[in-house]
Amino acid sequence: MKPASPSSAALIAQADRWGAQNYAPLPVVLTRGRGVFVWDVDGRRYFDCLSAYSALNQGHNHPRIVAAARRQLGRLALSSRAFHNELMGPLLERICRLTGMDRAILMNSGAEAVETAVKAMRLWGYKRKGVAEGRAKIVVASGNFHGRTTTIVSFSTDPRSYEGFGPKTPGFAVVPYGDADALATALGPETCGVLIEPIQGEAGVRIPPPGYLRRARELCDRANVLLCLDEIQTGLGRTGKLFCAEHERVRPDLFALGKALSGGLYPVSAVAARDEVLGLFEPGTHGSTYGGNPLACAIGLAALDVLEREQLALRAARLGARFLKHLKTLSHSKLKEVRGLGLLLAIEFTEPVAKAFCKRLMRAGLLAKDTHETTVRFAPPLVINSAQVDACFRIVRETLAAF
Ligand code: IF1
Repeated sequence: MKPASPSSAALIAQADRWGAQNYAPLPVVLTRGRGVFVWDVDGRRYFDCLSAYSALNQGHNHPRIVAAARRQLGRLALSSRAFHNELMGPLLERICRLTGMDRAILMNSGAEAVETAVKAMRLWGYKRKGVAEGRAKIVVASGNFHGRTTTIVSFSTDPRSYEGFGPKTPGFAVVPYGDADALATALGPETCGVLIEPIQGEAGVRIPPPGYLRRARELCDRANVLLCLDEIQTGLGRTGKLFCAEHERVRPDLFALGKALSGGLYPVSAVAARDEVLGLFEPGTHGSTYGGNPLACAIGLAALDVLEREQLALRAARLGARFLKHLKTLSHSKLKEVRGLGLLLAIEFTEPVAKAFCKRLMRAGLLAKDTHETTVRFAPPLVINSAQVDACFRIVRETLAAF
C-alpha cells in the first residue's frame, strides 16, 4: 500500500534501507501522541489500539508522568548502582506494596525481568530446594512469549522466535498451555519453577480455562516449586484487575513486570518476589547499568500514581466489558471468535487475513496489530472513555462490513 506523502514514503524507505528487517510495520509514520490518539507525519489522527503492546496503559504522554520525567531530567538521570539514589527505595517499596511481595529488583526491558526471574528461581532451586548443580529445570507453556534473549527464545515454541538462534539454553520443559494435568506430570524434584503468562498475549490473547492458575498454584505448592507469573503484558490494570492473577485470587512467588511500569516513557521492568527467593542474590551476582536509575524511578512512581489515581484497572474492567459486548455483536463469514478480558481483546478470523484487516483499520483511523495471521488484538490505553470505545467499535464494524 502506498503511503500518502513523499515525506512519509521517504521515511519508510529510509528505515527499510538502513534498518534490520526484523519487523514488518504498517505503512504509517507516527510523530506525536496524546492519550488514546497518535498522529502521523501527514497530520492524520488514529486511535492507538495497540498501546505499544500494553506499555501505554496510562495513555500517550500522560501529563503527570511527563512532568515527573521533566523534573527528574534536569536533576539526576543516572547515578550508578555503586551508590544509592533517593528514588529507588520509594519505587521498590511501592512495587512490593502493590504486588504484596517482600522484595523487588529493577531492570529495564521485560526480557531482562524474565531473565532475572529465571536466575532467581534457579538460585532458589540450588540453595533452598537442594537441586544438584546444573540440574535445575523450569517448566513453561507452549505458545509462550517472554522476550527475545537467547535463553528466552530457547523455550519458545514459535519457530520464528527460535529458528537460527541456537544452540538452545538447556533446563526448560514445555507443557501445553492451559492444561493443569500436563503441568502436574512435569513437576519433579529438579523443578525449581513454573513460568507462565496468565493470558498469552503474543499467542493471540489466549485465555486459559477457569481454575488453571489456581491449579498451577496448588501443584507448585505440593511439589515445592516456585510459581512465576509473567504479568509484563497482563499486569498493571490491563485485564480489569491490577494483576491478572487476581481474577483467580492467586498469589505467585514471583511477578515479572514491565511495559506499563513506566507508562510508555522509558524502559522500566521489575521482578517482585518473596524474600525467600529474591533474598538469595548477593552483591555482585546480578545487576544492570541502567536498572533502578533515578529517571526510571521517577517515571515508574508517577506511572503507578496515575494507575491508582485514575483507577485504571477498574476502567479496564468497565470499558473492556463494553468493548467486548460490542465486538460480540459482529457477524461476518470469516469471523471465527471474539474474546478478551478487560481491555485485552481480540477477534479471530477463519483465514489468514488479519494483517489485511489491520491495513483497512489503519486507513479508517485505528491502529491495531495482527498476530499469527488470523488474530487482531485490540488493547487501547486504559484512559479511553466510553464514547471513544464506541467510536473504535464503529470503525471496526464498518471496516468489517466492507471487508
Ligand atoms: C516484540 C507480542 C506483545 C511480553 C511478555 C515479556 C516480554 C513481552 C508477556 C518482553 C513483550 C512484546 C515485545 C514485542 C512484541 C510484544 C508482544 F506481539 F510479541 F506478543 F506484547 F504482545 N513478557 N512483548 O509480552 O518484554 O523485552 O520487549 O520489554 O516485538 O518483541 P520486552
